[in-house]
Amino acid sequence: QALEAGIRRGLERKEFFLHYQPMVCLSTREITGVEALIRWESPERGLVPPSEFIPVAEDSGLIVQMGRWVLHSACEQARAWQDAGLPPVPISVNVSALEFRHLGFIDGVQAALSETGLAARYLVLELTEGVLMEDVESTVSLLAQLKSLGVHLAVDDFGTGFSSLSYLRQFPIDVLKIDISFVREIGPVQTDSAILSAIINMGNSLKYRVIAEGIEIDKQRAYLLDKQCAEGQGYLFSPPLPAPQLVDLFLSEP
Ligand code: G
Ligand code: G
Ligand code: MN
Ligand code: NA
Repeated sequence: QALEAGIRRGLERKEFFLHYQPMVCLSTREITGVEALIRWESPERGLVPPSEFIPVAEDSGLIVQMGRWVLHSACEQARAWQDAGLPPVPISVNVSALEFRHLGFIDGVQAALSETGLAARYLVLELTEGVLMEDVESTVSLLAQLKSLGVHLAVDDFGTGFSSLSYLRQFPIDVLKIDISFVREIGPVQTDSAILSAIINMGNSLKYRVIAEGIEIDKQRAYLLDKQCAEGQGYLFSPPLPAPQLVDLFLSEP
């Protein structure tokens, strides 16, 4: 309640901002996309982690307003980078359950695109497997409407739920993000992960972009590449960064 009031005030006082984490090609390390991640610097509380305020924003419904701001800001930033001549890559935005199922969501996405002039194909909406599976019938309809705008769709944290990839086929998905828990299994003493290989193979055969999350060591990068996972994200390449530092990263590309 105190936190909820703080979030509400924070939104009014513009205390929220975005960090950006690149996705890269696992063989060349070229940047293939950027994920926007919200941050909150409260004058009273300091830097509050999203794991603390996102659940409260969800329970209170403030996530709708927050999500609109994130969408607009991320699209605005992506458009600004393109205008500045950086290689155009898609920007990913996380969408939580309540936001996705909110009546104004599709219009909000359309508004963010038209207000910022970002071409729809450069926007990726990340939805977790759990959110997609919650109400399959309405999910199918919502995703169809989003696809008709021209945006791309990603399944976030894939592998943590109980849905098989074949089940996901009824959704018009473009990107599969493999949950960090699978990448963590690739440790110093490695046991071959059959599930990980199966996810990558099925994702590839369904023509999704397959992206492994949370890559921290080169051994994980090499292992995933060997298993035909083309893209990844994680501290090995870059942590989430403020926009100017992400530009430096773009400019330092080989
Ligand atoms: O960096 P990381 O701590 O940013 O993010 C923690 C969690 O918060 C992740 O599960 C991430 O998906 C979620 N998250 C980060 N930014 C956003 C956002 O803008 N909207 C939503 N709904 N979730 C976000
Ligand atoms: O849930 P989602 O995948 O949207 O959130 C991404 C989360 O993963 C963010 O909190 C981000 O800061 C975090 N993250 C990004 N790269 C790494 C990594 O290499 N290791 C770990 N542990 N977390 C990471
Ligand atoms: Mn995500
Ligand atoms: Na994820």
